[in-house]
Amino acid sequence: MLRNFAVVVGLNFGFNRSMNAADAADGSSAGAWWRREDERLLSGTGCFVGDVYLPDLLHAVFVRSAHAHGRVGDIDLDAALASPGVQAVFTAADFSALPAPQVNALLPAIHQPGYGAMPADRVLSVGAPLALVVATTRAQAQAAADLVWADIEELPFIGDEAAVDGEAGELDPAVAGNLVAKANFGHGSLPVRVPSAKVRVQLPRVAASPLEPRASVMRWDPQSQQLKAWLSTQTPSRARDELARSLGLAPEAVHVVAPDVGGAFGGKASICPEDLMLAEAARRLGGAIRWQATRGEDLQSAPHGRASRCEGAVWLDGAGRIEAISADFDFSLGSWLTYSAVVPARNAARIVPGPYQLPHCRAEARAHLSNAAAVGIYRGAGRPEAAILVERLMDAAAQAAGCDPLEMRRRHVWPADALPCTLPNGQWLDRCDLPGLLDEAAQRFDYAARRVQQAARRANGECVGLGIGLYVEPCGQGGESVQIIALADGRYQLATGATAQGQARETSFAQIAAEVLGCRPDEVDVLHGDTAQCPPGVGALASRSTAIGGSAVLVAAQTLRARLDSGLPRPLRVDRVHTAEHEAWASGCVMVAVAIDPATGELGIEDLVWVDDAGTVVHPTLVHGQLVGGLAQGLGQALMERLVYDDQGQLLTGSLMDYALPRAADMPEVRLYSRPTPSAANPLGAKGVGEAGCIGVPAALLNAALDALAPLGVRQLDFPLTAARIWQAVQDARSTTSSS
Ligand code: SMO
Repeated sequence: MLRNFAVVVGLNFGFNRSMNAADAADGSSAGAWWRREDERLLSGTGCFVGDVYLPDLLHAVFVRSAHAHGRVGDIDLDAALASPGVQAVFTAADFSALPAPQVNALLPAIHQPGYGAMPADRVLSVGAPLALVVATTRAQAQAAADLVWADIEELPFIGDEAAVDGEAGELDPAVAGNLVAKANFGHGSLPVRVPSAKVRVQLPRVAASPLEPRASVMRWDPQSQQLKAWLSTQTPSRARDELARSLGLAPEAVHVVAPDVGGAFGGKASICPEDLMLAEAARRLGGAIRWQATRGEDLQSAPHGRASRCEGAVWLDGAGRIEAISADFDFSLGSWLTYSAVVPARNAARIVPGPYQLPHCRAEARAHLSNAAAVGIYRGAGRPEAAILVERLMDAAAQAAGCDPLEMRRRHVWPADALPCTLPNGQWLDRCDLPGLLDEAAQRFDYAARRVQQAARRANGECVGLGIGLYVEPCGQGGESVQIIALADGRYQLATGATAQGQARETSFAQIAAEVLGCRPDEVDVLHGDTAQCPPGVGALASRSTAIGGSAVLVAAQTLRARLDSGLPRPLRVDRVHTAEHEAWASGCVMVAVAIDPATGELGIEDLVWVDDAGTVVHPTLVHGQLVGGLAQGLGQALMERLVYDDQGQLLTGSLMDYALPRAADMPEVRLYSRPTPSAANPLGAKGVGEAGCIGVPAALLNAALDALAPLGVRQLDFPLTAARIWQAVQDARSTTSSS
């Protein structure tokens, strides 16, 4: 029983508190803090794609490009075909009929590259698939793949920076450097005078890094002409539709199963070209094929995150209030478009100006192609960009106005009684208490006293800084589906279109249903991730599943309960699609204190207070886990993670020896507090929680680091805030100061 949680997070949640407490107190396995998934996952008896065994299962290995951009000539397959155990080798020519994965057209006029699942005669990034080797064993497939030889005539490489700078010129108008889409949001008009301050933020490419890399088993049944796909995915219904579309099948001819999924974080929200090629290969061979990506393969070719550059400006009026801000975002999307490719650009632009009520605002985001791996949604998906840029602008405005950063925020946050409302830029902002978040965080952090201490420590030669990250976080639109059956034996079966990659969906959805139906959570079986067993749904992404999918469970359970109470006999079934009228917006405030050793550049976190509003909390342990997990990834993004390509487009961070993920020892002490205001967007009152840690934490850390280094003259730091980068920034500031 995870009772410690109550000590860490204020237990102030509105969802049937008495029943939760009673369940927890009796220590039963159905208690509210119990996670029904834990036993199987922690005892190694879960079933991941890698655990799926079929008779005559063949194994696939992709031959991948060693060049970032080139024209593909002859591919010599003879040695591979003669290699032991090899069943078939496919190249792009075999897949020329496969269309590219679809793109969610959330922005007008999306320009897509003009090729299919894989271009026939080009490689557009290091790691792009060149050939697919299928053999009896994985080792045989790998040995044969090593014998494939491809003639590649190298073409100029256009990396993320050049693509975003518009330096692409005439090199390859079809692909790299192309503008894919633009997002424009804002209201009012910017002053014509020079801004009071400008800021610049870079978010490097990062890897989503789920514990389980991409994996799939594709089985074609020649008899029924049907495909069954076991996929490590967060969107089974979409995967089914994409596979059907690509293979020219009816959706009913494709059955997708997402068994246990070992993390996703956005990286498994889109079907990848590899999935389409595997499915087609299985059809050609009339059998079943397994592909399990290695860690290196995922680092090289799974959808990446971020890869963005942000610039902002702020205009103050004579009274030290913000009159206007502008925000410009450039995203690099790499060489193919994931389903949600333009989501980060759209999110970044529409979230500005975040929690603040400002007279004028302009936000524009642009997305470009480059000769690198695709960039998709990754935990936060544009929300971090918006929050970090706006929070940098708040600090810059405070500095320009000569006031405290906390005071500058207090002057401009939306008052609680003004929300929910439609914002001047057309976005709907949920009910939340932004002044309350600032006040509670400041009080718990002891902000005022820390500022006094900071001055004393600075006078003593110490390099210490305080940073604030206040954020609002939209959590997904649209609908989610559910089916609940009151079985004849008294139990219930719930099937949802939402899925899980470790969030414990079965636990939380069973709890929501049980509290309405008046049964124990363990009397509700929860099915998810299987397109044959579950109604079609969106899946698990955008921090939407509890708010939207959980609300679907709530209303379906209420309907079922009413019908049972009216005396209708079991078995009795209710199907529901709940479409959220509005988008739930979570919010929160992070305050962090850092100390930097200017001699080494090392940054240490002295304290981190985080007050989060996830709306109505269904299951505190799960919320806590999501917050801490998001914080770990936010910390990694802020302090150590960066995928690096060299100037030829070679990936230098191709293993976890080179790509720095945070480890347990890197986690600071965290003081987490829950301050929920129920969402006005759904009947459950829930908001999102999964992505929050990647949004507020990096913003607060960057502000704290720059605050610490301000006396040394450092004005600019780029993520990740490694010791080397901080040390260099200190050296650069010193040489500038001494030479001027
Ligand atoms: S970045 Mo998420 O899985 O929408």
